[in-house]
Amino acid sequence: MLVKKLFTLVFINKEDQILLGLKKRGFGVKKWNGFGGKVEPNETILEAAARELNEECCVSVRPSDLKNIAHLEFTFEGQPMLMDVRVFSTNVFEGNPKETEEMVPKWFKNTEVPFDDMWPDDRIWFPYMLQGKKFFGKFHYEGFDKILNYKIEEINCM
Ligand code: 6OG
Repeated sequence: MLVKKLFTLVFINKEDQILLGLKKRGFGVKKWNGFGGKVEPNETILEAAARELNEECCVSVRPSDLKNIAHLEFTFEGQPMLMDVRVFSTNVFEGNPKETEEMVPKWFKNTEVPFDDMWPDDRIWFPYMLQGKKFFGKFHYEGFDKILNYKIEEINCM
């Protein structure tokens, strides 16, 4: 049986740029990604998304300004966990991104996303996000580098 764990993932947009963070430790170390983590029992998903963003790069957002743009599920061959990741984006934020113990933040042009140094699934679903689509994606990995199978579909409401 798979144990489902809920995670957040937040992307900040500014004009034609997207804010990514290089993970300095833990799961996904040395990969560029959005900002996020586990949802704690005492908070809503939106509160967790805003909290993790602030903890990881010192940028503040109001939870109500976050738009839920995607739902991603990740499973790993031989592992009993399903990562249920809720993806949010916004262009309404306060503060300049700062390096923390967890992440080195950097703005990238939407046309210069560093896919070679990101999770392999990102290459598949970023185009949906960058075109303003909402979507559901499901990815099954062997280890952390190879996608064995996946499904992705655009959805009209989240
Ligand atoms: P912490 O361990 O830092 O939360 N995450 C993924 N993001 C992408 N783009 N691809 C994946 O493919 C991912 N698996 C997990 C969810 C982990 C953070 O990493 C995201 C969380 O934001 C496998 O607390």
